[in-house]
Amino acid sequence: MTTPVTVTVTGAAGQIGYALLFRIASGQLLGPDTPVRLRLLEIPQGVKAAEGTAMELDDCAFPLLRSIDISDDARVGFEGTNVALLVGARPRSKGMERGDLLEANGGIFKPQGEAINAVAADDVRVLVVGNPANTNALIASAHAPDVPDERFTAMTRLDHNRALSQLAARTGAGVTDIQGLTIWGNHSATQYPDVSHTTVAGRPATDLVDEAWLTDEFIPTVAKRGAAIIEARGASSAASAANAAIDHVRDWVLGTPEGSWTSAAIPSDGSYGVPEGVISSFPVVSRGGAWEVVQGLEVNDFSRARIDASVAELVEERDAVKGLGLV
Ligand code: NAX
Repeated sequence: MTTPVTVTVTGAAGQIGYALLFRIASGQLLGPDTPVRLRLLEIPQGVKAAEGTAMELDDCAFPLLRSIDISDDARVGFEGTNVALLVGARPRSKGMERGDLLEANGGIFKPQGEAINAVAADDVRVLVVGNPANTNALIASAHAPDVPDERFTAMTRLDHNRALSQLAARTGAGVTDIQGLTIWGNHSATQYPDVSHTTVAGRPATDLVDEAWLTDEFIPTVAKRGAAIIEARGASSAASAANAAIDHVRDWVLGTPEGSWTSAAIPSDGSYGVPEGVISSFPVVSRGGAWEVVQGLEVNDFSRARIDASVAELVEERDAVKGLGLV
C-alpha cells in the first residue's frame, strides 16, 4: 500500500459528484493499491446532501477509503489535495448572456484557484469539469501563480469517448480497435472530433466511413450529445461525465497506453497554431505524470478550418474574462 492520496471533489452533492465519488473511493481513479482521502467541497446549501452522500460512502466500507471531510470553505476543501476535480459550476440560467455566465463562474473559479495556490499539495493536478470548462480552468490557473500552468486541465474526455463509441457503432468495430482519434478545441458545440488520423482495426477510418456521414452525422452527434441526453433522460449526463473524469485523471497519473492517444484540454504551448496559454483540447499522451501534445500530425484544410473556429471561440472567451479582470 502506498501513502494515501487526497482527492477533492467540488459540487460533491450534485449529479456528477454522486456518480464520481463511489468510483474514486472504490479505487477506480488511482488503482487498487492507493488509499484515498476524500474532501468534498460544496456551497452551504449543498453541505447537508454531501453529508448524506458521505454516509453512503461509509456504508460501502470501501477498503481504500481513509477519510471523508466536507466543507463549504475552499481553503479547507483543497487542504493538501493532490487531485482536484472541479465539478461544481454556475449553470447558464434562462436569458443569461455569455458574459454573465463567465462572470458568475469567475466568482467560483477565482477563489478556488487562490485556495488551490495557498493550500493544495505541491503536486496538485486539477481537472475542471464544470462548464464553461476550458475557460473556468484558465481562470483558476490565473489565480494559482505558484502552481505550474500545465497542472490545470479541462475535460474533453467525455467528447472523446462519445466519438469513439459513435465510430465503433458505425464501423461495427469495438472501441478498443480504434486508435488515433482527437477532440480539438473547446468543450462546446464548436469542438472538432477529428478522425483524419484514426485507424479502426488497423484501417484508416476515412476508408470506412464517407465524408457526408462524418460532416452531417458524426461531428454534430458528438458535439450535441449532451443536449440529446438531456432530451432523452430529462437530466444531463452524469455517469458518463463521471466516467470520463475518472479516465482523464487515471491516464494523467498512471500514463496512457502505448501506441495510441486520447484527448484532453491543456494549456497550449503554441502547437498546431493554437495561441499559447489558451486551454484547448489536443491529441495527448501522458508520460511520467504529465500530458504531452502528440506532435507532427498533418492538418488538412477541413481540419484547419474546424480547429480554427473552435479555438477562435476559446480566444473570445479568454478575452471576455480578461475584460472582466478574471485572468
Ligand atoms: P448539478 O447541478 O447536479 O451539481 C452541481 C453541484 O455543484 C451542486 O451540488 C452545487 O451546489 C455545487 N456547486 C455550485 N457552486 C459551487 C461552488 N462554488 N463550490 C462547490 N460546489 C458548488 O450539476 P452536474 O450535473 O453535477 O454538473 C456539474 C457541471 O458539469 C456543470 O457545470 C455541467 O455543465 C458540467 N458538465 C461538464 C461536462 C464536460 O464534459 N466537461 C459534461 C457533463 C456536465 O454537463
